[in-house]
Amino acid sequence: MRRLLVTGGAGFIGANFCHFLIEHTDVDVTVLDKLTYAASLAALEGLPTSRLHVVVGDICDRELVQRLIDEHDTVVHFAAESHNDRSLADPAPFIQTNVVGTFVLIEAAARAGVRFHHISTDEVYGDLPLDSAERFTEASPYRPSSPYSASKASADHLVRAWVRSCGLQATISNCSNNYGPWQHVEKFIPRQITTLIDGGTVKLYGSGLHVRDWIHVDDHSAAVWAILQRGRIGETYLIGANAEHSNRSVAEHVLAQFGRAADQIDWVRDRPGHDLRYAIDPTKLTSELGWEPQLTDFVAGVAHTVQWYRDHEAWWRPKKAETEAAYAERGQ
Ligand code: NAD
Ligand code: TDX
Repeated sequence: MRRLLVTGGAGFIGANFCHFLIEHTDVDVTVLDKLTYAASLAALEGLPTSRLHVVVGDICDRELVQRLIDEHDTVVHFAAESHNDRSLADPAPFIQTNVVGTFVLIEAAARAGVRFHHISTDEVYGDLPLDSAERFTEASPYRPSSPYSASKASADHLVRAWVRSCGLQATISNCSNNYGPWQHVEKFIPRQITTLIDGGTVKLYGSGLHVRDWIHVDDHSAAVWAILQRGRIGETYLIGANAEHSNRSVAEHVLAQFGRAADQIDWVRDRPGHDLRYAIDPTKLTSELGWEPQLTDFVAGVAHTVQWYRDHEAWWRPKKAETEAAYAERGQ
């Protein structure tokens, strides 16, 4: 592995992965990113231009994708429309980028014979009951609930079919909810932090009892690298850090960082079809590939993330008003 093409490398997780590659490996990196509302070139600032360069373009552009893939030996595919609430309001870009874009990439990758890694999500498995110890495994049935998760599930199925029948050399990973620096203010933890910085109150959907399984984005990047190094072609690996928390409990951790009372919560309109609980069993990844999460103190991770948003107001401020206006329109 010498030359990696990272799609969506200007997004939250893709940019973190670029930092990981520059700091921990000697590969050269090309980012292919359309620079949608979710992208942030600032997250790539400071990385050496001798080893990383950015191509602004669309993964649905066949000619561009084939030319770039022919110049690389590995593709790591992060690019996606990634927000559930947006997919409910306007699903078309999700089908285009997540399904058609993945199709364009895997056709080109199979033709070129390059190694492909597809980044997916635990949401493809739907949700789990709140009052159970059941967790998702690689054998869980696909049962997506939103246009976003259905588009990611579709992409996973395309990758699997191309491995089985079209010669694609691919692995897939399905990760749980990520948090950390450079996450867009539309997502749960940054939304609460930036709202509290502005003196507002936390916004919780529905009962607040919904559970997510949290992982620090640095741990996700390290897991993807472990799969690229040691993963078996055709296999799927679930990535998670054993950190289930209800939304209410996460909100209370964030409130505590601001010295605010635990009941300073605005109960807003629930998300239609809102998944109850996600939980990942990462045994295959830990036992087969030896990966372990490092940033396992969730409360410390949240505190660090709060500080990061306090220190980077100039970055998130321009996105905040527009994001909140869209939430207000939906009663959220
Ligand atoms: P993000 O929305 O922050 O970033 C997505 C990036 O993809 C942006 O830079 C955007 O400009 C780019 N992009 C979108 N459409 C494109 C197109 N047509 N062509 C080229 N680039 C395009 O997303 P994220 O949170 O960093 O998620 C990255 C990947 O990880 C996604 O595939 C997502 O499904 C998956 N994932 C995310 C999480 C999470 O908690 N955020 C958890 C599990 C899996
Ligand atoms: O203001 C809010 N209040 C609230 O209660 C927001 C923005 C969210 N929520 C709830 C909804 C979810 O139960 O918090 C939880 C997390 O919401 P999101 O940050 O929107 O994430 P989620 O829908 O769980 O999906 C995330 O994890 C899986 C990522 O956005 C996806 O890209 C990833 O695939």
